[in-house]
Amino acid sequence: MFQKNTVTELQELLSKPKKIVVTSHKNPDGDALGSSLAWTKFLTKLGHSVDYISPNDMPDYYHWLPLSKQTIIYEKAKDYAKNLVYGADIVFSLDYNALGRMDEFGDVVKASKANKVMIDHHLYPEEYPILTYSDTSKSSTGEMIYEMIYAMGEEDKIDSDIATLLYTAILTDTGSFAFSCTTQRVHEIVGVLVSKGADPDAVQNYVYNCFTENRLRFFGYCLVNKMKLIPNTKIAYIGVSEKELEEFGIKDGETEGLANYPLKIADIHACAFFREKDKQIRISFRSKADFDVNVIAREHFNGGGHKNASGGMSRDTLENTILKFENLFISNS
Ligand SMILES: [Mn+2]
Repeated sequence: MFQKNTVTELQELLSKPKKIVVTSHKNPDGDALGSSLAWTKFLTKLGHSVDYISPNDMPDYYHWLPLSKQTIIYEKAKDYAKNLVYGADIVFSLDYNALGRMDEFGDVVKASKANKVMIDHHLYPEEYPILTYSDTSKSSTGEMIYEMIYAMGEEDKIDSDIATLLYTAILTDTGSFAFSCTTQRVHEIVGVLVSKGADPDAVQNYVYNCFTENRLRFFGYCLVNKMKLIPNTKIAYIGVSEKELEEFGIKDGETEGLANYPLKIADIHACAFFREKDKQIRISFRSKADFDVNVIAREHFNGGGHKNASGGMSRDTLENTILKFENLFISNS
């Protein structure tokens, strides 16, 4: 929970109409988009002038999200985005703990004189903001946005757009209300969001039953041909080259969800998904229960995140990156 003064200080900052920019991390997921767009609409309803800027574009299957068309994509409109950030009174950092998570756009935010406010649930938040609401026990930034609106006494401003956006944020970051972060409070909040117009069946179909045929066949190909179990361990991984992604016509964001599949094997406790792009290897780590993949991501793969879900990257080849990962477990066993 946040300290009382976090709410009061934020209310103070928002006491007069302000120019506000809301930002989230690169390669935005359901939580980044849902929480940012919900916060953007909420602040607009409070009378502020608000723009949401994402470092890069969202996957096609999020284009149905309410207000998604208002999203400004930094990569596509750099000068316009810079002007907004440099002219802003407040910049919100949502769903990321370090400006590096926004790549080049992070430098723009760093250089601006705006008051920075972070609302985020990742471990080890950077200290650049003047106000930080960080809570790693929270399921999602969407949950934190709800708690903030609730604490401000502004729950009646939650309309069906905001409810749908926050529902999507919480749904995706809890793995459909399944991960250990899914508390009683999460279910209570989701109940309120449904009562305010979020439609669980519609969101489920938009977010999860939205594959292209190629995308589903690619998942099948990965499970049959690319998933490896490291012998004598409880670890599995999938690694795909840029060429394979191109052969199946897989776009950015369309591998989302694949990283979780090896955990469906009862005996697998942790797994990694490696994908090659632009001479870099992006890595997603997933685990069950007490197996901490955040440590692996931080100490060996320039990343981090949560205990059961983290990300990392490598500038080595796909083969060498996978070898490095395997050796972490082979040499220790
Ligand atoms: Mn999140």
